[in-house]
Amino acid sequence: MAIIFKELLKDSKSRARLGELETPHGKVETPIFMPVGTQATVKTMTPEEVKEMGGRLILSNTYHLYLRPGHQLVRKAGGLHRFMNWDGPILTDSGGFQVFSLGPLRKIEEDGVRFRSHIDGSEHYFSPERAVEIQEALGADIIMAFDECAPYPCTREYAVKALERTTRWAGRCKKAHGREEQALFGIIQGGTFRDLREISASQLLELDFPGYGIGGLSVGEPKELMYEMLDYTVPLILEEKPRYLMGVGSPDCLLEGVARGVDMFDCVLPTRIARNGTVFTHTGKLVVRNAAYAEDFTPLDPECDCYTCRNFSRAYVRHLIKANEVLGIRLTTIHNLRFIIRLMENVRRTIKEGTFLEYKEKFLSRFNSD
Ligand code: PRF
Ligand code: ZN
Repeated sequence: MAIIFKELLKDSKSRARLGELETPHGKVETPIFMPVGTQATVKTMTPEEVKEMGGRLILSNTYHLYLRPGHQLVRKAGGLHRFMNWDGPILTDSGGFQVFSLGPLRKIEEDGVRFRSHIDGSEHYFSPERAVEIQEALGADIIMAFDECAPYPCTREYAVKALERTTRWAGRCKKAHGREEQALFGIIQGGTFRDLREISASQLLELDFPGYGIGGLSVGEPKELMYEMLDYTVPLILEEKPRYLMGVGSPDCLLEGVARGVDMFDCVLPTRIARNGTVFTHTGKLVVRNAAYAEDFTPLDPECDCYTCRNFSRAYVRHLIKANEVLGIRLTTIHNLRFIIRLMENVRRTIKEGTFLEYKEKFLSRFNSD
């Protein structure tokens, strides 16, 4: 058995739940946020720093590592864990979402997707079998099926085609998958159509995956619509399976996702906005790059316990970023990741204490999510 998921505690006032996910590289508590390490690095952070701030499970990308440095090279290095010196669990996304995001550079066929590299324009081909083969070479603890994520908005016809293809591809991924110590998750699609979400979930449940990604959300639809889709989709997934909302997200979406029964999340948001000088605070995002903070000698967020907030001021971080000093984006990255990781620590603590909904409401009443 590649992973063992246990539901430890159910919240009595929402669908939130506390769980434990056991992988070949250790146990993690859920709900969990996975920092994104697209190119086998959580940008600007060492693995020790990620661990130090409470990161436990990280996500990496098949598409990027296949193109550079190549999955065979990673395999020769002893797999992704050894290559990047991260000894905790890793999840790799299948490349489905990344190649679909290439727009005119790709062509979707029944067998797979032809695409051009965003690096040098060279031509490549991903199929379900290929995506599994590459992920087996990378050697993550959890790997994802190759899926087709429909854009938003899209027609019902398009969403039907994408979800049906996703089911066929999921079956092919399962057949191709041979490394038993890795868990292969299926991905539910269906756009923003309630009945299509139900069809996708029931078809994938029939294939009996050890866990499920909820894909095709947070692709530009209104947040309320995403929450509605979660209300429909999550209850269809068996309780004993972990549920992973892919590419989410912001503090408010994390809390709303947890309240609807989601166990796992990933998003580039905290690390990406950090690199352009934006940080999370308990009252919302703050553009520390702005002139308003030039002489502000308070921490990024006075309530934060991260290395950055314990040691430096907004004025100093702003100066580093304005001067293009590498330390600037390292400090904002440390802060933003710690902010999200602490949010999830509080989520797990308050589920244990039976006060999750109160915590969520209090957090959201202060946090400006615009
Ligand atoms: N599919 C895959 N990865 C993803 C998504 C998806 O639909 C999303 C959608 N938010 C993010 N990452 N394979
Ligand atoms: Zn901080």
